[in-house]
Amino acid sequence: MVKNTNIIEFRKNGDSSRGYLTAIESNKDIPFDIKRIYYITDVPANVDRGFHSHKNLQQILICVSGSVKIKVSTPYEKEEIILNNSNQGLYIGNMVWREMAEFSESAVLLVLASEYYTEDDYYRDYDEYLIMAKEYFLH
Ligand code: T46
Repeated sequence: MVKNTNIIEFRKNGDSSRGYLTAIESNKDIPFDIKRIYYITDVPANVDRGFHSHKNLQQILICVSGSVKIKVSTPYEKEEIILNNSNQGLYIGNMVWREMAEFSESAVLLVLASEYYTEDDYYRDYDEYLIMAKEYFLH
């Protein structure tokens, strides 16, 4: 996978007669303390989101309902991942560029974040990102 990304499988408790429960614990199931949770809903067809990277933030993306395509890249690698399983999380570490596309109707993308929200942590300009990320991922 692209450097600083990973797929994490979460344990699904239950069975089809009662339904399922998935639990996620900080520093056990995921490699950081959760400081923030947000979720993305009601994305119209053909709308793409993201188009940025983070200086320090680590996140886990979980599509708890429906499906979404996540495009992750560095200056040296790229990959597209379909999230359509609520027991699977996509870990995205710092300095990875991300775009989200092809949200299915009623898709819900849940995100667990390692830091509080601050706009200062974003690279939203791709050219600025490339300069910093080329150096960061060289080693
Ligand atoms: C990411 C992908 C997966 C807040 O006020 N608090 C927050 O915690 C966040 C994440 C955003 N906002 C505000 C900032 C903007 O005014 O919500 C608005 C939409 O944010 P943005 O355009 O950055 O949303 P996405 O879907 O493009 O990206 C988000 C996260 O920002 C980003 O970190 O990795 O989801």
